[in-house]
Amino acid sequence: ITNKTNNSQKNRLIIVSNRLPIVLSKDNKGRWQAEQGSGGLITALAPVLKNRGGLWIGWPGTSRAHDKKALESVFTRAAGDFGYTFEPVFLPESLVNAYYFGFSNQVLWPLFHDLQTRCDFSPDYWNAYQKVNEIFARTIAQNIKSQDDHIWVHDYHLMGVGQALRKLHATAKIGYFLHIPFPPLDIFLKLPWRFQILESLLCYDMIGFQTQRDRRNFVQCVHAMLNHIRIKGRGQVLSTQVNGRMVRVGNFPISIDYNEFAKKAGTRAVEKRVDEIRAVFPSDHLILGVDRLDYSKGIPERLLAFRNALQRYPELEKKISMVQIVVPSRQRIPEYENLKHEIEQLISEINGTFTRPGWVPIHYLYQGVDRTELTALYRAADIALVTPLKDGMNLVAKEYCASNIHLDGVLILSEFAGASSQLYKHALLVNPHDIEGIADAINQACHMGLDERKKRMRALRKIVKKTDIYWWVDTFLKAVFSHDLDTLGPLED
Ligand code: ADQ
Repeated sequence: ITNKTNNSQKNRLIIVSNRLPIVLSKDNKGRWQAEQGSGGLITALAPVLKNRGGLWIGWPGTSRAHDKKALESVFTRAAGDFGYTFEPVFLPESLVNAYYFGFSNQVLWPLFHDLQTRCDFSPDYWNAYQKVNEIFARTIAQNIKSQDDHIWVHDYHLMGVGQALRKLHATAKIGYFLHIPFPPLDIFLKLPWRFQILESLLCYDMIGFQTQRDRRNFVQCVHAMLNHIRIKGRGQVLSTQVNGRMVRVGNFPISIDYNEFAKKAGTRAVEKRVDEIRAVFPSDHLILGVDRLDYSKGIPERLLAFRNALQRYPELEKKISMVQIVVPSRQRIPEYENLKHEIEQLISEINGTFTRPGWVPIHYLYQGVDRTELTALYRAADIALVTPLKDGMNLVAKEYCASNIHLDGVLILSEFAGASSQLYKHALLVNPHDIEGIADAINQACHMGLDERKKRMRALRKIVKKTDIYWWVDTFLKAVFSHDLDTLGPLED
């Protein structure tokens, strides 16, 4: 990407996501207080919002009516502290359940991860989803100050916002980014509201996907289902005409704040923790898994592969240990609770079978860990096992590489993680359903010489560094809001 400035950088930016980038809590007197959230997306977008003047619209995480009044002053204060403003979208509890836990996470999430048998296609969920998307659109419309404002809508919760905004006659440019995969035609066709979803997406000016594969799936769905639309072009951004409007379709692999992870990995606090972790795990090879609790992450399959490695390669006994961290997520959905039990049962079975005096094969944490601990674990781990059944990108894979400042770690990566579209040449790629294949990769990683590990890790880090989160924000914004597509650099994808 060149550093050419363009006029689009002056426009006010409105970011829209399901949740506001703020963590709310109450102090000891019961008063609300706000802290900025800590994800990579927030880190990357906050300076852009601050520089251009910007607004973030989203659900604040509470539906209680009496909180509404109290929160208004909290958001005004937060705007002063963070340098950009917030517009909370208050949603009734009954709608949140059906829209968030229902349509978003029991229809779109499983279907888009190719797991249609886990879908609950309840019409009530769809109705709530439409209503919430309309509420979001009304809030955005009320906050548009000029038709030169740039609007960027995020993720599967809000696919219908563009269409609802067009119905309100909004003419501002709207970009949309899907953080999860887009499914192949045969799977997408199962969605009872497939036409509505496709037509809603085509109301955006840019539809951004993580990988070329997702974009190709989308294009195939459009071509098969909407005969009058032909998406054309080559390179990172394709385009088509829809009702006289230009719609663009691109792929933009999301990333992390590489420099921050690399810097953190070299701090004294992390160094100290790495020594402590290594002392606790005297085995030769420490294997790490870090995931949100989700059936798309392939955690049971990974545990079976670890067990398979111990069975088929008995010489690995006492030589490998695994740390599996699972962050609690979507606990109100029964399937997630069942998955937790399945994971815990498997771990106790494996430990029950293979533990020897002085060696427990799997160490399991069901909790979030802070950044110092996470970075120390990434640094201490000889092997990262990132084996989702399907994943939009998977930031854990990139965080592991960025933190691996001694270049001696091995990344075992699922070919169905979006990250594999960039990292496939230098990671050990596995099919996450192939238990023996993953076990073989574990064995291969354990026997890989230092020279090869360094060569691979150096190459992985170079890619993650070059296409970091700042690159991603910049590339997306340029592609949507600037007409100068020549400023886009080539992609590894
Ligand atoms: P997620 O499904 O949440 O994101 P991922 O990309 O791996 O998946 O991001 C998880 C984040 O949570 C990482 O930044 C990781 O560090 C953090 N995390 C995980 N376990 C943690 C723990 N125990 N303690 C603290 N932090 C932890 C969705 C899509 C992905 C896509 C991202 C971004 O499903 O495919 O990469 O959005 O677009």
